[in-house]
Amino acid sequence: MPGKAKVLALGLALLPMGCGSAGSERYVSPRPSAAPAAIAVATPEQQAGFDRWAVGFRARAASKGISPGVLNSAMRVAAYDPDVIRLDRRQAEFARPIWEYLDSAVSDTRLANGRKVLTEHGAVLSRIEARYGVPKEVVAAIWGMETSYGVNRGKKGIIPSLATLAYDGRRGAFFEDQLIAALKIIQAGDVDPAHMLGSWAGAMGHTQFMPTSYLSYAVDFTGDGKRDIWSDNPTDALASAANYLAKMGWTTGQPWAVEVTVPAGFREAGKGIRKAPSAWQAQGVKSVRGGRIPDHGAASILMPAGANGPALMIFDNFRVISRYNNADSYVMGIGLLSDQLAGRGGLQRPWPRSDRALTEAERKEIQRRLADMGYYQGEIDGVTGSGTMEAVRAWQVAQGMAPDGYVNEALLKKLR
Ligand SMILES: [Ca+2]
Repeated sequence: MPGKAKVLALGLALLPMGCGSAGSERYVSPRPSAAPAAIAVATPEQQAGFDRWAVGFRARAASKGISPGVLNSAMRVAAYDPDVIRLDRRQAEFARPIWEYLDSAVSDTRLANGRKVLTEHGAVLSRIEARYGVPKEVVAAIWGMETSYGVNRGKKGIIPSLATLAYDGRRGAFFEDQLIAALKIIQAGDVDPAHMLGSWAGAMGHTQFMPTSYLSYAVDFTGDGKRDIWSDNPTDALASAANYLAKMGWTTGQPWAVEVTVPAGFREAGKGIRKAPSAWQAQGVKSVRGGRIPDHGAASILMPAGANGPALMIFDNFRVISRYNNADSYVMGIGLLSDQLAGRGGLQRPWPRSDRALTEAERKEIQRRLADMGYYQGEIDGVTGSGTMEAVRAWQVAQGMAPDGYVNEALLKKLR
C-alpha cells in the first residue's frame, strides 16, 4: 500500500488491516466482485455532519482544479460509511509474534499460488523486470501479499471510503489529500467513480495503490492509454508496483537480505549501524549458507526476535520495499516470499516460538516502566514500534546487556 506510512512493531507485527495484511480476514473472498460493497447505514447525526463537511470539501476540491462535473458525479456516490470507521478503529488491536505473521505471509497456499501466477503471467512479468529492473518474484510477492494475487482487490467504493475518513478527522488531512487525488484520477478518465473500488482505507487494485501514489507512479504498460490497476488484467498494476520500487531506489542485483549468524556477544544489531559486508564478515558475521557475502553495499544486521532468533544482513533494497509498507514484518514477508518463489530456501534458524505474544496491558507496562526511568518519551499506547525499541536498546546498554531492542516476556520480567 504505497503512500500510507505505518510505524509498526518489529518483534510484534501489528497487522496492517487496510491492505497487505497477510493471512487476515481480508483474504476470504473467493473472487473479486464487480459490484461495490453495500454501505452501512449512518445515523442522522453522522449523515448531517458529513453533509456539512461535504459543502466545505467541494469548495476546497474546486480550488484544487476539480471540475464541477467530476465533483457532482463523485459526491453523488459519497456517503458516510460507519463500517470504514469501525475498521479504522480496529487496526491496532491485532498484535501477534512476527513468526505467526510470516507463517501466513509465506504460507504453502500463497507459495503455490505464487508459482502458478509466475507461470501464467511469466511473459509479462519478465518484460516488467526487463523494463524496471525489479525481479519478477518480488513483484509477484507484492501482488500476493497485497491482494492474494488479485483475488481480493477490495470491494469498497474508494470515494465513499476516503470521504468518510477525510470527514472523520482522525487522519483527516491525509485522507482529504487522497480524496482529491482520487478525483484527479477520475477527472483524467482512467476510471469512473462506480468502478473505483478498493480497500476501506483507500488502497486500490491488484497492488493496492493509494491515489497519490497512483498519480505519481502508476504506469500504462499495456499501451491502451489508460493506467488501469482495477480490471482483471493485472499488467498495469504489476508494472506500476515495479515502477514504484524502481523510483524508490531499487538496486538491481542486490538482495533484500542475507541470513547470517553473528559472533557471541554481538552488540551491533539495528538499522542505525551500517557497514560493508566485508567489514561485518571481518568481525565474524557469516552467511548461514556458507561462502562470502559479496559487496552489495552498506548493510545493517537485523535481529527481529532478539538474540535467540534469526539474524539478517539487510541491504538498501530492504528500505525500498519498506516504502510500500513500513513494517519490518511486511518487508520480511515480501523478501522471504520472493526468495522462495525464486527457488531460494527460507530462514535456517528457527524463531523463538516459545515466546508468547504480550498483551496490550503488558506492552503498555513496558513503555511506562521505561518512561519512569527516563528512557522513553513517547505515548503509552501499547504499540511497541521504533520509539519503544530505541528505549529498550538504551536501557539494555545501561544494563550491560546486548541491545537487541526485542520486546518479550523476559524483558518485562527484567524491567520489573
Ligand atoms: Ca493500460
